[in-house]
Amino acid sequence: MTARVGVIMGSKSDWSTLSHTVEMLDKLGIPNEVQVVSAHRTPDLLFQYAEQAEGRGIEVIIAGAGGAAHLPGMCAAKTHLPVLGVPVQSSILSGVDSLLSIVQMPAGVPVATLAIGKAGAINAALLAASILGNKYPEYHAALKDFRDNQTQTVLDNPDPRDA
Ligand code: RP5
Repeated sequence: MTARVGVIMGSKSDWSTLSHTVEMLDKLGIPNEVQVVSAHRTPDLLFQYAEQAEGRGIEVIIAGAGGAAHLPGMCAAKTHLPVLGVPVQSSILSGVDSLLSIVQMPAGVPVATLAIGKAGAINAALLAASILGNKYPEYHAALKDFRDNQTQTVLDNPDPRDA
């Protein structure tokens, strides 16, 4: 099945974060592909990936990176697809560096920036489902199911002392 979401990350070391994105995409039944593409170590590959993604059927790109996290922004500069940026929690500055590197795009080249770390990685998948859900009813339904279950779980467990 053609991948609709491309998940890229700057390093294999980002996988422990971006794996949460892929897990959620899989749970929602959204076909995806995953690849390490580094803005700094493989810049030509990044340009090639961003330029060719749309032609291959990708409709949303999720790009995660840490530190001097230029991957989402440079990717957005080379494609008109929506780019969702996930700041990976860096060891030295706890991901604030990643967040600021991704979020402060100049007007004209947007990156939809998520929270640092696991929450952002999961929400990137949910946001991709929201975007794709406008076109694909099955992803809209999967997202609605997920949200309804989440709500019901909270309502069914109101006592904070329960495990
Ligand atoms: C970034 O540098 C990557 O996104 C990663 O978060 C960070 C560290 O990369 P490694 O040195 O672990 O490969 O490009």
